Amino acid sequence: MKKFDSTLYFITDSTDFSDEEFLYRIEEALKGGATLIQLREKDKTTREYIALAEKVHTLTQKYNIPLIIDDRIDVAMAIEAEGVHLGQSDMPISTARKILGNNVIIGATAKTVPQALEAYDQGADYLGVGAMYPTTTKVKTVLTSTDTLKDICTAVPIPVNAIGGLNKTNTDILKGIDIAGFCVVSAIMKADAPKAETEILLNIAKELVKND
Ligand code: TZP
Ligand code: MG
Repeated sequence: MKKFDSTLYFITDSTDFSDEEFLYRIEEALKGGATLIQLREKDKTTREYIALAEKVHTLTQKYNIPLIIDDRIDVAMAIEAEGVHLGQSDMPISTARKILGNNVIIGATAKTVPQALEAYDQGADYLGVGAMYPTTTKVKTVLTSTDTLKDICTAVPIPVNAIGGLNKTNTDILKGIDIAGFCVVSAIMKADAPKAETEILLNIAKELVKND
């Protein structure tokens, strides 16, 4: 399974949610039209990560949306997830590609053109670029300018998604840049009405992608 659509890429964060509430929000995002889902857990044990990933995978499969596992190719393999997302301090993309083969989606974080070119050369299927704005989500990151985002989109032929602090009010900075879509965590995770918010964000993302 290699085909994917990153127009509205929802990255989850289970912090402060019960499993039930967390899974409910993911299902609402799926109903609202999120085109790609990433399970992103930083504090779980391997066993907890796998257990939660299995539950999330059952949901994403119901809606036929690929599930990407953050950081951990072992967890992705254990649950037969459709993909994995690797940052600059995770396993190198080339190593992951060797282990996972060609049918698994591999995403990479890139904050500069050299990082983007390296990830592409090593076999990444898409790039996440940011943070475009300061973020309240737990992450070690720096701000990426729209100029760098533009340069990365020009430098690599694979889909590029903007990420970081994006919500329904502030995506205008992405207009005219050749992104494949954008990623959000809190905009959906913390929304009062996650399904409705997803629908709004999907429409915004579709317009941005179309206008490029
Ligand atoms: N990488 C760069 S910013 C970020 C990640 C994982 C977090 C984005 O979260 P939010 O809540 O959409 O700002
Ligand atoms: Mg990572």
